[in-house]
Amino acid sequence: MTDFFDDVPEPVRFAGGEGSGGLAYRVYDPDRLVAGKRMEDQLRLAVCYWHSFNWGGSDVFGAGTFDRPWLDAGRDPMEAALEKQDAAFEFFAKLGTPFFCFHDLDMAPPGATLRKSKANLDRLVDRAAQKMDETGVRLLWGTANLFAHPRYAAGAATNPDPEVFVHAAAQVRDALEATYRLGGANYVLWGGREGYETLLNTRLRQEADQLARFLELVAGHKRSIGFAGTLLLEPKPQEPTKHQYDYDCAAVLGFLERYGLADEFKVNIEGNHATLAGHSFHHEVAYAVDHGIFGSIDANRGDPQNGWDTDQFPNSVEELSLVLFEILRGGGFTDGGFNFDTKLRRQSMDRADLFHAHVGAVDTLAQALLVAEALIADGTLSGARDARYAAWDGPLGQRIRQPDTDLAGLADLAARTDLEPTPVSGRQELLENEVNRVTWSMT
Ligand code: XLS
Ligand code: NI
Ligand code: NI
Repeated sequence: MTDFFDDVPEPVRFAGGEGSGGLAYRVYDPDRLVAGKRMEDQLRLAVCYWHSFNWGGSDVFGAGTFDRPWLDAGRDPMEAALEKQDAAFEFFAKLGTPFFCFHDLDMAPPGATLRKSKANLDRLVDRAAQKMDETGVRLLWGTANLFAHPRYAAGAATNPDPEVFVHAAAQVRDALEATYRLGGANYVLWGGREGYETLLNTRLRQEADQLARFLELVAGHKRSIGFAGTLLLEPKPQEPTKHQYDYDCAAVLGFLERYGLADEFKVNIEGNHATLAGHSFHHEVAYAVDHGIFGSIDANRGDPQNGWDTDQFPNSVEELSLVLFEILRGGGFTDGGFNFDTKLRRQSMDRADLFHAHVGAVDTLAQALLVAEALIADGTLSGARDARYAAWDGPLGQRIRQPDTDLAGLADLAARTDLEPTPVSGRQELLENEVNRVTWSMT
């Protein structure tokens, strides 16, 4: 193991409520059984390569602020990539979370040609495989960066130039195979540039057809190489483009159904993308679970005072308890997990800040998992929900669903019985109090 993070000499361990300060997990206890599984297996936590190792803290007004020597100008790109990989695996192993995620370009620098890029990626992937063996760290998902290079300014799959589509196909083929080679549990497609800047130059229907064709080709390649992981689309409404086609889970599901792709893809839901779409994180997860497309999570949060993807580390047990409640209600993760798609604030420039940020986020999720388990065991929410819809299991609900029932028949029934339904309380405040009761009992 290298010593880039020598301020944190030992792996971070569970210390419970003992002592204060320092780096330790207060709640995350990997072996603790929660809702029938080890905490580590319920949460399936992953660190992302990009924001943590491939971003130096720059923003649109200023240069990087972090101490990431491999990003310095003038470095030999391959040497820098090796040094970055050493630091990344040192971090994963010291943090003790089981997974990581990467884009092709996080791992390896692009070469002058596609073939050279592939050779670079192959070399770094071989080395990653060794490091995974040594550390026991696994791959939650891989992906291709189809948004940074100027060739993708007008989209990858949705580009008006078919040559760009083909270039993107080559990149995804290689990233998918790298993911397969590393035993990845999923492969993600985030359509960062699959959208438009102005409708004045855009054929909406053609771009949708192109995107569907691309996804069909990816699914076909997945089958042909025998990759058994899950393909995930990551919804986001805008940023970088004015409007992105994968707007939210509902838009993604409609798109998949329209093109006959619903059996091939699930969703990777990001907290900050949900709020950018005008939803809550809870809403997006509940929607995906209820419609059978739930796959994985990019755990982060936005800032309520501004409207962009600030990718902050999650720190709200209240918000995440409801997210985890829905996930557990749906049976928990299969291939998915919680990936920290999160950025430090620009002023968090000590190497150890990366640990503090992740440790806090891990404990937040662990505490939220405990609350979710308690909410399920308590049963008040599911009981109230069942009671609210109970009449649909009765004779009237059954009759409505029978195929030979028609609108006129229901109208006759209503007239015959002078039907006048009695309004029933939704008991929202009562239920909110119940959630608080369980949450507060957990301290
Ligand atoms: C950007 C996305 C990106 C994807 C991976 O907003 O969240 O980080 O997760 O390409
Ligand atoms: Ni993301
Ligand atoms: Ni994001």
